[in-house]
Amino acid sequence: MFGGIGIMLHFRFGVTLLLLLLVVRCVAEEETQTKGCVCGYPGIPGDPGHNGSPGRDGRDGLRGDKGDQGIQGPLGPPGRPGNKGEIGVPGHKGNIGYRGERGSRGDKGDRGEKGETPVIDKSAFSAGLTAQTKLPAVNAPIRFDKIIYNVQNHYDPLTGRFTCSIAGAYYFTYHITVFSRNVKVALVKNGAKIIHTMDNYQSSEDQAAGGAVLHLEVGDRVWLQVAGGELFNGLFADEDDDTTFSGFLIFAA
Ligand SMILES: [Ca+2]
Ligand SMILES: [Ca+2]
Repeated sequence: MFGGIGIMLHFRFGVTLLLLLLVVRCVAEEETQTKGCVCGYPGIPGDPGHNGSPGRDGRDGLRGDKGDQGIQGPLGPPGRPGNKGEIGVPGHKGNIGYRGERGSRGDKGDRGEKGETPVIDKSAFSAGLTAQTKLPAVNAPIRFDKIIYNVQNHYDPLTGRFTCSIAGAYYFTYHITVFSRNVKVALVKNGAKIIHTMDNYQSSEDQAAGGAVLHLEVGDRVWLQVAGGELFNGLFADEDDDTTFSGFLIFAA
């Protein structure tokens, strides 16, 4: 900018100097013509003067229009990771997974200690009539004196009565050979007749039977007796016929 101003000033100075030379020449020609002198040739123009001092800076121009928005620069490098956040709320419990495959068989465990011998409640008997006790007396316990089984000795062959030693459910049954008279018997518990069985004698040996489940408490007594009078005691026994009375504990309770 200063260079441009310098050139312009230099140019203007040169023009001014040339004009001054022309004026001087014209004045000289007029004096020559007026004085009537013989005029010579004009002298050679002198050397150009020195450059003048640079002018002062011009005033600032008006503010230019705002330029267009530049092209978006490239994406900068990623910033540093932030601080670790707080622990979140526990999530919901998930669904039960699929059943896994069966595992391999484990090692055999150590032998356990010997357990206590289980206590099994036992009570059973079976007895029959003999030639001495057939055709028993009425309204009294029939005395079955032929012992078939009576290990616990809960049945008394002398009285014909079973006495309960273990509370529980018992089954009593009797199988009668009927001969020479009718039969009517009752299964009795503590004097109360529970069931009755009757059979009419006709001409040959006959059979009668009965049975029931009874609950007994310790001390209860059970027996069989003739219940229909002297004409109903045809309970028979000999070498090849038996009349038996049996009972046993089903379970203690
Ligand atoms: Ca009959
Ligand atoms: Ca016989």
